[in-house]
Amino acid sequence: MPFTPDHAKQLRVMISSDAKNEADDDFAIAHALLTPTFEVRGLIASHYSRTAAMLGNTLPTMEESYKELARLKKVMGDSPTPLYRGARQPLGAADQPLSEGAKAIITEAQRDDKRPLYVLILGPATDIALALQAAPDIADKLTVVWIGGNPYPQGGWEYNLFNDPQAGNVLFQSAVPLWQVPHNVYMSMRVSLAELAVKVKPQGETGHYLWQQMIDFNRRASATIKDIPWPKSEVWVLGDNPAVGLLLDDHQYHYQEISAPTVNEDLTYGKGTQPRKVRVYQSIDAHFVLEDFFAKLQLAYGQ
Ligand SMILES: [Ca+2]
Repeated sequence: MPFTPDHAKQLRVMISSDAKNEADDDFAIAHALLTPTFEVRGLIASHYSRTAAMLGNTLPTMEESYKELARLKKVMGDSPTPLYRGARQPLGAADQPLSEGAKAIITEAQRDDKRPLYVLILGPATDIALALQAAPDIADKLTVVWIGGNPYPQGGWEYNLFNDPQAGNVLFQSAVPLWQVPHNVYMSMRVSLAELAVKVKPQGETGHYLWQQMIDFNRRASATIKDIPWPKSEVWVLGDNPAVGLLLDDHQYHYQEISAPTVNEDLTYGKGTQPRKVRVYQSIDAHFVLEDFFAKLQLAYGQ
């Protein structure tokens, strides 16, 4: 990058991602790895087992995410960022050991380092929930940014929350500072395939890889999913990139502090009984976040 952020402004970042669930996670991870203000201390592969089962996919989803993250690291010049395996199943499964990813979060949180630590959750909250249950004292040593949940006050079915509602509850009821980016906000990160073809595809091996896995997924999903109006023909949503953008600029007029809800069985929100507040975003500056990503890709890999 043609600029060097001040050392005192550096942030430590860990990212939990259901990277192979569709095609957007890779864009957010590439964005984070290209951001000089961040030291990405680890990537955690997460499962997406409940939505996969719903679509008849019987592959081990965490392992699929792991392979995808390993591929992306390789494409991005053998990135040295450590990669960890997350939990294979949502909370409540019969055999639920403390995942490698949850252990890595605990270790990072307990490490003596003055730079703030942010844990970005781009999928289900399983691994951060396991970490908070095993070591509740880490709650005041990090901030969680979670892409998930439906808008307030009603809530309801949402992809990332559906993949582990119990973990969502653990997150809401814990003491950890939480920034939630719900569905109405992350869906505003729309891009067209034409825009990606112009701004992403030409940017070296990384740009080409991001483009290709998106196009391949779009084609596959369009051919197999017939009864819902998704995917759209030439539009995608880079719904995980807000987690990166909000660490660069926290959008001080775009959120409210609300009482932490509970998550009901049907994924609607119930009234929380705790005094604790969570930060819920109401909008995101999609232009700022996307243009920062496109510019970094071009600066890093463009001719
Ligand atoms: Ca995701």
